[in-house]
Amino acid sequence: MNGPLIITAAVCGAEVTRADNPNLPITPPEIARACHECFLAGASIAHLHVREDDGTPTQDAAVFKEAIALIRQKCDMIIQVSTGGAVGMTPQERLQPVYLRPEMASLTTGSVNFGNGVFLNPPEYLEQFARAMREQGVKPEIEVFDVGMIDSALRLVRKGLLAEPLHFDFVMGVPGGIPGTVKNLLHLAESIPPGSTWSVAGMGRCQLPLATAAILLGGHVRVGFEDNIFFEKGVLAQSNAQLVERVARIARLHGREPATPGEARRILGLPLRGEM
Ligand code: KMH
Ligand code: ZN
Repeated sequence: MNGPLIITAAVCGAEVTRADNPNLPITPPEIARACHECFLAGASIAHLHVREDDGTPTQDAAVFKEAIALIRQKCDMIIQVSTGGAVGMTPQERLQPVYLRPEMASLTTGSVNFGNGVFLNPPEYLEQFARAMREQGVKPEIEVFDVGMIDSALRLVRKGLLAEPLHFDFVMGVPGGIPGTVKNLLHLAESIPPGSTWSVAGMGRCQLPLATAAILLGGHVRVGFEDNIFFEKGVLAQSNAQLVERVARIARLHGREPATPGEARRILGLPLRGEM
């Protein structure tokens, strides 16, 4: 028995388009509605990217602010802003939403080939991002696209830029990153410091088997259109909530209830807020 399962909803990301899945939320009201549906299905964290109305990815704090306010009107999910943004954005651009002081932000601790580009995260970015999060009181979710990124995160701990207990998200199956196998997931989970928490975000067809493995191994799970637009082979997901609901169902089958946002805050060591 591994306790409540934190489900993170990554509802739009920066790369997926309406041509890929017509059910993709794009505007702040659409994103907020999708996050709320995921909350009702069992998600307790919203991993948030935002877009311009035409679908272009943006890190504009005003757009994040609008989406966050709309989510807050509906539920008390933990808001985790992306600092990854989209390939090619400057570090200054990517950091903007951290200054809104959300409870969490993503922090990728290394560079990785990403599609036809490079998701660039040299050491100077890591230090700048970790320092900004520490100063703003924002808990990082360390995004690990390959195993060496764990070591880079531990270097930030030794420099006093990251505070334990750490929370990791293993992003698996990105072309250029670590392949999404259960064997690799075990290796990652065994490579982080004792007392850390972790989730897995499996890309595409890796999403379901890795989510199931994480449920059994005592980890947590991220699902959503950012990582996977299909419900099953050849069948597009109707909504992000449909993906969350399936993970919640599998978790319950194995004796794990989806964590409420309050339970997720306790598991992650975040200050508690009034539960809605
Ligand atoms: N869109 C990717 C290039 C994050 O949110 O921190 C990076 C990404 C990671 O999505
Ligand atoms: Zn992201």
